[in-house]
Amino acid sequence: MKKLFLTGFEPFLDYHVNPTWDIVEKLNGTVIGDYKIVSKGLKVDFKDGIEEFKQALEDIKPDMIISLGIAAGRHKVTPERIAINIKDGDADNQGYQPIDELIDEEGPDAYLTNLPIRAMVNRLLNEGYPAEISNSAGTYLCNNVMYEGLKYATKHNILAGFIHIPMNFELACKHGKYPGWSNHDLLSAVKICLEEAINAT
Ligand code: PCA
Repeated sequence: MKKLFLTGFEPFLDYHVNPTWDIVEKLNGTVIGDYKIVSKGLKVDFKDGIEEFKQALEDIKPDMIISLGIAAGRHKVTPERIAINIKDGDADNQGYQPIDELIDEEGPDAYLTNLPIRAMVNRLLNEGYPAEISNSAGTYLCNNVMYEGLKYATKHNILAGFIHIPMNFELACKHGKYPGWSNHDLLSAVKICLEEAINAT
């Protein structure tokens, strides 16, 4: 059976929970079509988190890679189109804050996802979930994981990409000014994206 490597992230900054961590735990071992989901929660850490992700790719040898993260303030599920070769932004969970750094000194400026992001968005909309393609995954950990996933995918000729999801209700209640979705709807929307990705192979 083929392996779909699905990653989420731990809590970070003042986001005390991260719904992507629970979603990937829940989906670990699930079979969709010819694919078995192999999940991992990642550290929000530019050094160890990214190293662990790269090591997991070598260990698991996935046939597809989909990574998840929350995007505070977004009210739609947003499959990402592009990962750029830049690390910049807030401090990670170790306090490390890159400024204008390259992810890969020898790497391309950017990678475009080869996931069927238009089909994902269309299917989400058809099923009543607000969704749109995003043209920026930012310059924080999510962009970094997407970039490394696509670097591996390019080398191994597999599909890879990243989906940002909104906060859940728990985070939205704490923060007050950000939109949120129920955990149930977030999980259903992610499953739809995985199905569309698998249908495309
Ligand atoms: N979102 C952050 C990192 C972890 C997460 O869930 C981001 O968008 O980079």
